[in-house]
Amino acid sequence: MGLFEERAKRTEWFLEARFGMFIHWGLYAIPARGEWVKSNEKITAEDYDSYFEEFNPVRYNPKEWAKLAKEAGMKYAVLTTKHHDGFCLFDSAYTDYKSTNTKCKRDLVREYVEAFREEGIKIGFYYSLLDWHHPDYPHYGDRQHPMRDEESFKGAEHNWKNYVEYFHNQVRELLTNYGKIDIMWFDFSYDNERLKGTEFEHMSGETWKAKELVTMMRELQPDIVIDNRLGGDARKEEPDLHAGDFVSPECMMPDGDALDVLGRSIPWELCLTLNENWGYVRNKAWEYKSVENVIHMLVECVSKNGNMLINVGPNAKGEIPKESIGILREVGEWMKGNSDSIYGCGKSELEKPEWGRYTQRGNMLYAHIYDRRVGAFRFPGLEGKVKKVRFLEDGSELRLVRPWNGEDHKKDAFVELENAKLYDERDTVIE
Ligand code: JFZ
Repeated sequence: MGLFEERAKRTEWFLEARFGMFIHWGLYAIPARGEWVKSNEKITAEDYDSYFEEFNPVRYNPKEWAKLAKEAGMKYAVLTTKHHDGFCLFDSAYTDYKSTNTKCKRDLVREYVEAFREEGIKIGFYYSLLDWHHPDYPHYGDRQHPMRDEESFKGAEHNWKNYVEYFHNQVRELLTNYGKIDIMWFDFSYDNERLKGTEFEHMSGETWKAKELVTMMRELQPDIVIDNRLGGDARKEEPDLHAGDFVSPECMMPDGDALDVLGRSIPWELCLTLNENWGYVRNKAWEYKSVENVIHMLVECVSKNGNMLINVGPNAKGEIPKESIGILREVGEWMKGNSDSIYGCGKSELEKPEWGRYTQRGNMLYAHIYDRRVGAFRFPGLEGKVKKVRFLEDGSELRLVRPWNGEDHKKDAFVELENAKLYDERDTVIE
């Protein structure tokens, strides 16, 4: 079996799942100005240490998080086991900079894994390749920002081998000590334009010793699904070993399906925030995305063969913001009736309709209706091709009709869909 086929096999469940929960949590929940706060505000190591001293999430109850994810219809979750600040939410033997050494003394990752597994949700680990805490990671002068102050960096000494060994060891721990892990989400590779000629010019691929790393990971967890941020080319006929199993399209909704050089679909996942922040920020309610917006984006991803990983940023006490809870519960309410149009679905062979979107599974077609119509609803090109039509939500039948003015639309199917009683304001799904 080639790497393309192996990837397809490994990602079967992932493509079926379609919808996941991203969790950005760490010391940065205390300043509550986002997970980049140390770098953005050039906070010194000493000052940032105060958060390590304070950290004590007394209301951390991952069972509640897992229940919320389940309620929202999410099938997998990805937690930041270590973000760029280097703080580990797990009990690593290779550092003291970890949650078990804070006031709470808990292995936060272990509790997360147990709680989510209990709810039948697949387990993902986010792991930052950048590390603003490790002395051998090139932070360039201010010792925080990986892309700043290159001049002052040039004189600094970094035992790169040491860092690579450190993070490989931590990945081994994560994939050894917590049972079956379903996703590994590395973040991220980049080029240092102005560090040409140094070993830090390309923070990507072999700089991470990515092939060796992935080989080890596949030995420990043969079925693990890995993202594409170690570098490597996922679009080749035979994708690179370290190119990962899915692509994450730059936090931006792509125009269409992700395709390889031969035009074959590549698994992809859009990750996005509910409130423009990954780490906890005390946002105003109006800064959050609407429920309708979240549903439409999920449907859009699926209609382009993609997944959606939506983020929550728990606060310093360990709670997911109530605004996020509210949105996800409502999304879950919609999912309850309509998830058949999401799970295991993908792009339709039909063109995007003018009034909304299609998703499809086999020969089952789902029409996601966003716009209203007066009178019968027209489905372009479907005359004679539809056996049955019903609302997905409650299974109630809709009738195919031929309206008096149907003459202009001989190839189209018409469905009787009266205006007032029928529409779901967010997305009415017709099966
Ligand atoms: C990274 C992190 O820096 C950020 O804090 C967050 O964890 C996010 C999910 O991932 O941010 C990125 C990384 C890469 C791109 C965009 C944001 N990208 O490739 O466009």
